[in-house]
Amino acid sequence: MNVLVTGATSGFGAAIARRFITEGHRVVATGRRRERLEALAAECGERLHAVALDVRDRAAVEAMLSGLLPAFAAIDVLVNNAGLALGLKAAHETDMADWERMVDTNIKGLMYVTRAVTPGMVERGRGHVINLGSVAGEWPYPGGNVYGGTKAFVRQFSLNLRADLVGRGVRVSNIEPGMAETEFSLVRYSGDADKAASIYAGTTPLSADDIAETVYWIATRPAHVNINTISLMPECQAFSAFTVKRS
Ligand code: NDP
Ligand code: 8X3
Repeated sequence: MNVLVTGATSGFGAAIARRFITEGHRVVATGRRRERLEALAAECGERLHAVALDVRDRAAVEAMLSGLLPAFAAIDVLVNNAGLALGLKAAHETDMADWERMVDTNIKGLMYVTRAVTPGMVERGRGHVINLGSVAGEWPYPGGNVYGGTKAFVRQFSLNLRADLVGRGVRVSNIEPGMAETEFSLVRYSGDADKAASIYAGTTPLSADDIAETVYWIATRPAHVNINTISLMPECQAFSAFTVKRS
């Protein structure tokens, strides 16, 4: 299979790229950090094609896809993984630039890549779009405001894609992980490593390999099986009660 992974320079994306390479597939690995892409390419060999790409740049997304080498051009599996959360401020205190960046990356970037890849899948009658949603797209929490909103988009967009693509041999799946230790919190807390580490302290969070395993399993079900949505959390994480403010 030819697998396109966005956000393959770190966390889930890097683990997903490695997993498919290990299983003998070809991977187009993308992300903004060129040095990380070069290291991944050196590690994985010629079945991995690394391309620097900012998913917020629609023209760059389209150019990257139309310029792929023939061996990589027919994408069988698209893993829309690139994404981020920025901050945990309350909605009325947040920085509008952070909100815009999350919308531009998690929603618009995912739209651009999906729109560019799916026509080829439909034409070939074969393909699979696997989106990285989040439990934050289903469950609210303080400070989750726009990040959770972007992942709710991913959830509904995935279901609506299914509605459009039904019967065409193109599958769509949405994975909703809970707490997983990657660079996610480092990004959310603007590079504050201590704060990021404190999120995972005293827990056994999900790992990037847990998500790579899930993506690989979803992608290797028989062609007639579509996994619509998977929600997974570490055993140490669960739900909380509604908050009631009393006077
Ligand atoms: P990481 O921060 O470790 O990885 C994020 C990846 O996204 C990086 O490779 C980064 O690459 C890429 N990325 C960010 N912005 C852009 C952009 N504009 N263009 C291209 N690539 C971009 O986090 P995770 O691996 O944890 O996150 C992966 C996905 O999983 C995200 O969508 C996240 O929301 C979701 N998720 C994460 C959870 C967690 O707890 N970790 C739980 C649920 C969902 P680069 O900076 O090089 O561009
Ligand atoms: C990442 C999980 O709970 O930090 O999507 O929002 S959470």
